[in-house]
Amino acid sequence: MNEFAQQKSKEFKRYTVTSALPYANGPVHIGHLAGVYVPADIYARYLRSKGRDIIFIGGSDEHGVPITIKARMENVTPQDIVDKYHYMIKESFEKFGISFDVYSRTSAAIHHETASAFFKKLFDEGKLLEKESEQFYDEVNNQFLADRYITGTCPHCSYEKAYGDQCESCGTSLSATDLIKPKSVLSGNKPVMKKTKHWYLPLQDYEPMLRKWILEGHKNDWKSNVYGQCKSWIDQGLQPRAVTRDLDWGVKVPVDGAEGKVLYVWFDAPIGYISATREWGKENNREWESYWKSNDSKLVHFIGKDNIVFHCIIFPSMLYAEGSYILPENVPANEFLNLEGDKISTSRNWAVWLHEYLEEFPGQQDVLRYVLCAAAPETKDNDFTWKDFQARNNSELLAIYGNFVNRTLVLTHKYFEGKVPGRGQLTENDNAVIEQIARYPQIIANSLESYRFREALGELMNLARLGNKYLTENEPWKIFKTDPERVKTIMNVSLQICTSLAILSEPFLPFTAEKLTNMLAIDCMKWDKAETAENILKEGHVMNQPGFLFTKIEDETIQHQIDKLVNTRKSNEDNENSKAEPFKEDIGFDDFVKLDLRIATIIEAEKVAKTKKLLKLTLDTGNDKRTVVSGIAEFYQPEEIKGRQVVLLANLQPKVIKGIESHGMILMASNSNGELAFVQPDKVINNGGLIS
Ligand code: B3M
Ligand code: ZN
Repeated sequence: MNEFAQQKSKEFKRYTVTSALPYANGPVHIGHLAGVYVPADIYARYLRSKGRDIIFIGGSDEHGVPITIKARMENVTPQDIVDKYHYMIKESFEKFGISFDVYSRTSAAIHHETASAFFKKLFDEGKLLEKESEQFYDEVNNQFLADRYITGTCPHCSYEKAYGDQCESCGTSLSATDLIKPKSVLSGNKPVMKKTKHWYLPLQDYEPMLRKWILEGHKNDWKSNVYGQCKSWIDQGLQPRAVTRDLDWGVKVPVDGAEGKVLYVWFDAPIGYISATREWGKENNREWESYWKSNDSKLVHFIGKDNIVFHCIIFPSMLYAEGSYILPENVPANEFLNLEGDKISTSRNWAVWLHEYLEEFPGQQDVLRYVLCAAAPETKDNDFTWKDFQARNNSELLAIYGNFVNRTLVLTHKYFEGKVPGRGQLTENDNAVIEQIARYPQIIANSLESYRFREALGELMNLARLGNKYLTENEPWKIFKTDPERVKTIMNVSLQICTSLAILSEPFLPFTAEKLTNMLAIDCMKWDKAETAENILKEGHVMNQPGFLFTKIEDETIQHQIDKLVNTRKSNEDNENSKAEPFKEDIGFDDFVKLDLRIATIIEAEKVAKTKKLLKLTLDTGNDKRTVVSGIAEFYQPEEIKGRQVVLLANLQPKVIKGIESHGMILMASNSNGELAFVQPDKVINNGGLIS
């Protein structure tokens, strides 16, 4: 099946909902939850509540170089690393109510079998290019070196611990051959260049399909952040993409002549969705292929924005090349969530970890689900603050939703022993409220069907507000003595709203929905039941004792969390300040005199096109005017450094950088978080002034 029909959602018979497979080299944090797992779970739960045939897929992404590096650092095997984190992640998702139908892992045998068969089919059908290239090879360890296994001096800022893919000091993205004095991270030796063969997916061959399927077919229904990224990738021109690596951890390449090679992690990981579905089929004795191969199945990938190209360009090209799979109907990627104004960072422990939240806020999963949905970075990066978390709990969940439900149930027990009273004469306002109740299932569904989860949650809260307002305006506590019949009607209508809330909250706040369902003594109902606002809860139905759905979050609880982050920030700063670079080995004076260090003045400065980090400087050296390319564009604007005197290493051999001949290097001081500063004389010195 290679053609892809545009289908209306009403024609889909089944739904395949996937969520990005987290790397099993660390715990899950609120950024992952807000970006991917909370919206995915809301969508999956909603589809189930609508009675749709859906499978919700998750799993751990267990291959890739970062896992092997972490294993090396901890002196354990990669399997030890993924075992530790796979189970930690799986358990924390379960406790948080992320309702996967299957949560698998890519180190599982069924995945290796599925991924290698997928590769083999493309290989046998000639859909892959085979190319030989030269790569760095460590002769001591007899292995080719992935970019992160090569370190050396950055050609742009001379940082001596740059990696083969990026310099963490000036941020320039590199290729390993750019490094000066490259060394193997494994042996410390200079690596040699050695020929190696790899297989490539010719992405350029799928440009026509991608243009038709995405740029024409999904122009109006994909989120603009997703569509825009796809368009720029396709317009830039697609290149062949390596799908194998010289590594010993991963899915072995199943063809002759591929010893010591594995599938590239981003080739095998998305196939993990398929192998997880196979696993689900086996475990539940269900056929699985229709979820991935029938035209009347709707495939939706939930991911963060950094995974868009893999899920919208590369994986669909793989599926299309394989020929028997459907393509995703939508990929509603979210932007990023920040924490207290800073990027969430695993390495700097700047995060709210899910497993820690579950320990410190027992029974309050829904508060975090609520806040992460209400503050979700659906169209732009957004910020999580503990103050906002407290405010939303106390003034929204507790004061509106919880307060309304509690007053309704307590009053019904007080006046009618917990039995649902019959409805008497309805006022105009009663009828208007009943009509509004009946509209909410569709209002919320419309938002959910378009992946607007924040909007959907806002509408759910509007239903709670409607209840709160109705009860407050009718003041049953004031008229019970004089008009108990009227109070029966008021409580009956209020109880219908509570029941509708229990049904419609389930996708967003499953723990609250369960508590409320128990208090109402009803079974969990399907979504459309909430449309019959007339009498979801029958007269005479006996309810259980009321309890509290939410509790107030006190200032000291929040202060404790804020203090934790303040301490983290302080220890990061202490680490960064204390981490002075170790000294280099001693040199003789005659080594030093070889350096020709001069004072020079910047007379021109401009950005280097298509780079984020580089400035092209024109310097007056006293002897000449020359060009130097410098990796300082992220720290200085061209106009702010003209006229500045700098220290120049004048006799560094010229080098062409991004097509510009750079002659020399200006000296910059950097601290360990990569910030740069000029080294300059404290008074004006003539250009060409010697430094010795
Ligand atoms: N493991 C998650 C990430 O990029 C990556 C997703 C794979 S989904 C197939 O953070
Ligand atoms: Zn650098």
